[in-house]
Amino acid sequence: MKRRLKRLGRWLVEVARCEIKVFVDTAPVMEKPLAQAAGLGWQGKHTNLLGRDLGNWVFLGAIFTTLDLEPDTPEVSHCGTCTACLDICPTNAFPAPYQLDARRCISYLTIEHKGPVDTELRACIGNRIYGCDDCLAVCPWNKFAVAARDVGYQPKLGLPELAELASLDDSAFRERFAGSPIKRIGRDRFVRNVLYAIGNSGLPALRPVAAGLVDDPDPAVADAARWAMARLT
Ligand code: B12
Ligand code: SF4
Ligand code: SF4
Repeated sequence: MKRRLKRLGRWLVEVARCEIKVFVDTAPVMEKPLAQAAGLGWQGKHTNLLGRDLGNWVFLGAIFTTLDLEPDTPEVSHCGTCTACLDICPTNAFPAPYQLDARRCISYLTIEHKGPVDTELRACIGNRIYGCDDCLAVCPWNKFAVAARDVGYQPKLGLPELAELASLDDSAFRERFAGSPIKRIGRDRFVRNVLYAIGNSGLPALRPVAAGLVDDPDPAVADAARWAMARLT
């Protein structure tokens, strides 16, 4: 017992002396190949990391340290001949397995892309208004995943009404999405996405909602409103 405590003491001193940097999607760090090298899983054909116990529902964080640690064994791919994630992608964003053309990915288009989205891709976005999980959701390894217990991961939006979301002004948007990553994209990009979803809804009842935004001061919102109206005639 005494010897174990001594060893623990030495280790704690070592930890206290070592340098540490923590990254969670916050720096240009190749998190996926590093996670594979650390044995946490492998980069699937959809390019994300998945694991035999975790499936695809996992975020990555990295701790860089000068601490002398025993390396883990890297994981190898267990994708085999499966191509489910490549086949399901609504925008054909995979030119080849393990390669993603981010310019076609709905996650990029709805979260990162400024201004109007190419008309060719708008219909493929369907009713997705913030990101896309299709290539992750279809993966057969998800049968081993367990739901997160942390309340922070529980869905908060419920089933949103497109008409109500399209009516948000800047302050209502900020209030509605306070504490959510959605807040980062701002009201204009969010409403632009909602209008693409309205245009793809096939519901003529939503045409007046789009009509109310054709003179929006944001050019991408006004353009999306005109596009949605044309789709719903
Ligand atoms: C840019 C980015 C995006 C872009 C581009 C995605 C991409 N696949 O490249 C966009 C906006 C499209 C995006 C979308 C999404 N993203 Co993102 N994204 C990132 C980010 C910030 C960088 C990824 C990157 O470096 N891309 C560049 C390409 C070239 O790298 P790559 O895919 O890893 O492939 C290359 C390397 O692996 C390299 N390589 C191979 N072996 C080795 C070995 C070594 C040693 C090295 C150095 C390199 C190397 O060769 C490959 C080909 O060039 C990471 C966070 C991070 N810091 O890693 C999150 C990250 C990948 N995203 C994440 C998530 C959750 C998503 C979405 C699911 C979000 C959503 N619901 O909408 C989608 C999924 C889309 C998809 N199929 O990938 C998670 C994935 C978690 C996981 N389990 O892997 C990450 C890791 C964020 C996190 N910290 O959790 N994302
Ligand atoms: S997140 Fe959606 S759009 Fe992006 S690559 Fe996966 S299936 Fe395709
Ligand atoms: S869906 Fe199939 S190919 Fe894609 S990551 Fe999962 S196992 Fe690999």
